[in-house]
Amino acid sequence: MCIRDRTQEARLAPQKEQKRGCVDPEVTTELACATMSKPVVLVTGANGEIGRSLLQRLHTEGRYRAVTVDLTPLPERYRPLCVETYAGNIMDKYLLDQVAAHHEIEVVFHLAALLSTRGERDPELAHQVNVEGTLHLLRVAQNQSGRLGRPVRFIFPSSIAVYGLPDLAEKARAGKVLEDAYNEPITMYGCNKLYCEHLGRYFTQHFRQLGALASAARLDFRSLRFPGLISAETVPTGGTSDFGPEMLHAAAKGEKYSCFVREDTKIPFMAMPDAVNALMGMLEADRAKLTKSIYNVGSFSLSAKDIEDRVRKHFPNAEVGYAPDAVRNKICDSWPEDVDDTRARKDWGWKPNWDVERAFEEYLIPTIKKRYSDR
Ligand code: AKB
Repeated sequence: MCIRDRTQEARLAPQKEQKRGCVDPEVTTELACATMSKPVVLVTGANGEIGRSLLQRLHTEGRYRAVTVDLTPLPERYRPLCVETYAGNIMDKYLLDQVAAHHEIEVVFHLAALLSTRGERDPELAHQVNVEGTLHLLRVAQNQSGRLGRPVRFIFPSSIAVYGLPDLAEKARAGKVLEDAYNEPITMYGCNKLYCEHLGRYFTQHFRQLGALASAARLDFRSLRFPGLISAETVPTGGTSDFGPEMLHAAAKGEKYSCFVREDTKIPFMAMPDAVNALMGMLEADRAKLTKSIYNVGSFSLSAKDIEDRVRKHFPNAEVGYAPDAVRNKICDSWPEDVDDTRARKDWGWKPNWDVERAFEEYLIPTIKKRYSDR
């Protein structure tokens, strides 16, 4: 079932942008034309952690018009950032076709996914959402590329979950891993992400290679392998890297936190503003310079104890304990300590703005303090 957040009549015709307080009809027309000529970006999973930050960034930059799809209606405060918002399931082909019929989509940020812990609780559902859902979106983007006669850019957040290190000794030996190493994920989510990376590459390079449509425009798929993300605004749900953000938010709220991994569990992390920088950098990268469609993006690497120490520095009364969950810890143990992102740095100039010091001192701690003191 799909609920469109605007009027029922709007279902039948593309929604025009509202003109805001202009009286001169010529100026109004010019403004409307300028606005309408901005490319439409479809954001799935817009109501999630990355989605909300990305919408703010797209709006601030002002070069794109955002159309969103999420299972849950976008909160009121995010709606002015979008030209249209749809509440519905990415498994609903009818909804996606309707969205595509009403908007000339030039870019897709396909953020909707079921994360690694949630995926282990319901692997079949994870496969449906993460793989079948992605296939639906790829089909929509491919059809749209054919209609426009040029490639729709399809930006896909993949994950360190595609890696599967066999044991802790090998993890320590491996250090920063390259994209092609250890591609043996141990979670359904990791398998889904790895397969979808291949699907995207296939759609870009080989889709309909036999037959009359072989020379038609294909989509342009670009994927980033994200570490665990830490946002000062939101706490993630359903992931296994969640121990980082959960510990920080619990301390800021003055709540006890029982960490589900051992103190020495170490994985790469990234501050949310850098995740959005990476998505925008990937979107705007010159296709001719991209040697691959899959890119690691790194920032900093921390153990649970490192995070606790940083948290304690600012919240000395934080109550942090450790009650490792065997399976969730095994999942984190199978992820690399860090990623080698040389390829992204060389091909499209990736560089994180927020090293660990800046991320905590200038973004996470001040923003989170303000957030909880405002309540
Ligand atoms: C998860 O924990 O599942 C995600 C991820 C690392 O992709 N945050």
